[in-house]
Amino acid sequence: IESSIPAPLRDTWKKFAATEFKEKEAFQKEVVKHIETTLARSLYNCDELAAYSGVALAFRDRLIIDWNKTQQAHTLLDQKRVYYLSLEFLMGRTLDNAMLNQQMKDTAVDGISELGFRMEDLIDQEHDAALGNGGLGRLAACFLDSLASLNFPAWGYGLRYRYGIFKQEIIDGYQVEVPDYWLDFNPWEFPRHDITVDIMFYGHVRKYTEEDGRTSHVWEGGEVVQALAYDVPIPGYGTPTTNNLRLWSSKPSTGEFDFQKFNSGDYESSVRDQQRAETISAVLYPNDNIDVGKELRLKQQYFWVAASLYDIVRRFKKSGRAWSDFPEQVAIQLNDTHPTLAIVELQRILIDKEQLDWDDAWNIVTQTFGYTNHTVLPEALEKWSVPLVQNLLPRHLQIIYEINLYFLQTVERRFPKDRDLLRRVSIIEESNPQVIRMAYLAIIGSKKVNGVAELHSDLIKSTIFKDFVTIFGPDKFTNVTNGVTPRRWLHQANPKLSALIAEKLGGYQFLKDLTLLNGLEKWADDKDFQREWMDIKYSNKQRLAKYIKETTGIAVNPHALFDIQVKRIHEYKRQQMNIFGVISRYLALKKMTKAERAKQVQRVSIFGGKAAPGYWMAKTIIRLITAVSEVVNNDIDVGDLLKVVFIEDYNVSKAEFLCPASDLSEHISTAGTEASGTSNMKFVLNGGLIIGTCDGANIEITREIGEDRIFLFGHLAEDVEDLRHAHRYGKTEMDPALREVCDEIQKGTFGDPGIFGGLIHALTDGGDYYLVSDDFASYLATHKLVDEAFKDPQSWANKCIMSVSAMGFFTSDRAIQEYAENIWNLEPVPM
Ligand code: KOT
Repeated sequence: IESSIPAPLRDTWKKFAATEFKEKEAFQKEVVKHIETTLARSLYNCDELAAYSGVALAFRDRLIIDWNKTQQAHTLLDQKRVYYLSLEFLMGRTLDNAMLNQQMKDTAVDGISELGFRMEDLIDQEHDAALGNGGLGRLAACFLDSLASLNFPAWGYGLRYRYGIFKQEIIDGYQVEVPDYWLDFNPWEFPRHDITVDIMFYGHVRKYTEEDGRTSHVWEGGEVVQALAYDVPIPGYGTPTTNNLRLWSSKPSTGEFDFQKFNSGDYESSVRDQQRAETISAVLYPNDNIDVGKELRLKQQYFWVAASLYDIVRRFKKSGRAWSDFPEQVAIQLNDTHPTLAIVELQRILIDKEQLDWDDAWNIVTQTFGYTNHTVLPEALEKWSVPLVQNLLPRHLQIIYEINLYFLQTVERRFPKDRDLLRRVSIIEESNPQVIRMAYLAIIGSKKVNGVAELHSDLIKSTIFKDFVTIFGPDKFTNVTNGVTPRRWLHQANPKLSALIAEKLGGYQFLKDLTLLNGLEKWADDKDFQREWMDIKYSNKQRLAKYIKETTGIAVNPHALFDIQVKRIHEYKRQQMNIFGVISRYLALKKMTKAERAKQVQRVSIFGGKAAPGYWMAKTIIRLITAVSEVVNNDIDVGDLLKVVFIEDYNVSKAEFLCPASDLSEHISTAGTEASGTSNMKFVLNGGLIIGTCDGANIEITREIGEDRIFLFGHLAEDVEDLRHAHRYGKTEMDPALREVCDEIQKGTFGDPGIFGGLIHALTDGGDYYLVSDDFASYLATHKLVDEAFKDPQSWANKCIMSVSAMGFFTSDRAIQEYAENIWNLEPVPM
């Protein structure tokens, strides 16, 4: 209140309030002003980076105006808000998205060209904001776009990593990791030097008795680090709603604790402490779908969770409401188990700081949180060692024990004498050392638990969380199938296709209601429309071919079938099966006569994706892809019939030009392992067909678009256990085509076979855990069907158009609406 301008002066103030530019000249004036003043450059000294910066700053001003208004309106209305806690936000670039969401891109393109620049070149100057690993982080970014577009009062909370996901270079065929320092010029963030929170680690717990006889706990004597807020505006599409993403950065504390060291003259150790503080938000852990259990990662989690909760509680307390209102005003969504400590932290705040009774506090906590599970892979389920937590967060460990005790007591009462059940569902696993099962804590502390696609949500209920369905009943568990934002993944990535669709549907309303795409159905057989559609696909393929030529030197024919698999490299995603299939195709081509070859469909096999730096097998898969590409691309027998390309440093901005350029994309995980997948949705939305297993969202995509428009193959999730069992007991023989591929690798056709020993071993003595051999015949046969289908361009075009018309379900708007209704009980703010 003290910081606001006195009421009588506000009219003067409002007379000078910032305004948004609306037409070209006003935009140009803003750009030149920013280049000449904010950036201190001139028309004699303006390169593309300066011009990008000028445009970014001009649009940033517009965002800020809407953002301020939105935040004021939300504060005034004081409705329920949702807080999306995610360790990853894979935002990609901002400028293009900001221009499109504000529906000002055409004006800006025109305006900037009169100033001597091409907008594409400027957009290309921007560094990706790559604060995530893959699907989980990108989902968070799509959700932020939908929350703002649907006018929901929502905040994202994350960490402001100094280094995002590493940049991948391919050197001599191997992945090399290069640090991603992305902050030297970032116009999209605003440090809030007035918003800081002190966060404590280590120390001890002191128990004391209050005057009324109750025991209380103080956690004290630890090391203190400061969290500083950086805010990022999140504009909605075609609405002034601009939400806030708050990212915390760690700094040395300026509090009393550290002055002591300065004063006592221990300068060096004080500097070391400062560096240690900054280390917390220094780097994103580059692991997708794997838990490594490092202390610094636990520090990151607590630092971010504690700062966010402090902020959320502070905002709630300003409203002056009773604590019992908390769950009516606040919903907190946990993006996987990474923020699970928030459950413990809120309980701690309520009992230790706010003096609530345990039960009252616990009721509030368990009405506030929702937990989204993103994976069933055992190696990805977070477990923190008890000694580690004891040392870092002693009070939290006590509270976790207490939560577990009360939980086990209620289970015991309901299921007396089932000791094995108690052991199975205990938050504490009795291993050596003991570990905390974070997923169990998340379930017990949340109102709702959801999976991210139907099959996945069914699987968590029948496997990893089965006992909890028995205990809590089935209604606590629900499904929200993932979605992607059509603004970025259709309109921005594929402007020509978006324009063609808009022309047929009479406008761009489909970007706000994606089910309107079904209006395309009636054009699916129209020859002229098919030609326009396929011409756009061709020009997107040409753009990719040009990129491939420029970056790798490989010449690919844009008339060939472009077959793309881009995603994190992981054995469960089975890029190894794809490259084995490519080798098999290569061997088949080599055996053919010239006449036979002339009848084959030309193919370009495109791969891209990062391997976690410590994931040896994934790195070997990359090495095999690059080795095969070396051999195949230089074989004159093969020519344009087969090319193999590895795209370096796959990221969001590369996905934006890859998704529109596929004829076929691959989503071929072992059934039951890929929780959802989201690139499957992006590729189909851009008029590509997919080859895939019955896994994740592929199943629902099939249901929506029809099974004759998708190339499904392979075993089902329900078969997997038996198949693995058969491998373990040596009851299987390797698929003959796969045998041939392995023999060829071992002969040295693709270089020193020693390099690939691990891959072969995984298929043989390793027990073929991902069932490559079991699915291989079906995979190859299905690729033959793809070739046949591609030979009929009209029928192919019809399949693509019909598929796009049926993709309405996979917008992240629908997913967010489901969260709002079924999990958050959240209303949009009328604009
Ligand atoms: C797990 C641990 C650390 C980092 C990331 C994960 C992770 C990522 N777990 N699941 N995912 C992916 O999440 C996507 C969004 O829901 C899914 O589409 C995808 O299938 C998951 O693998």
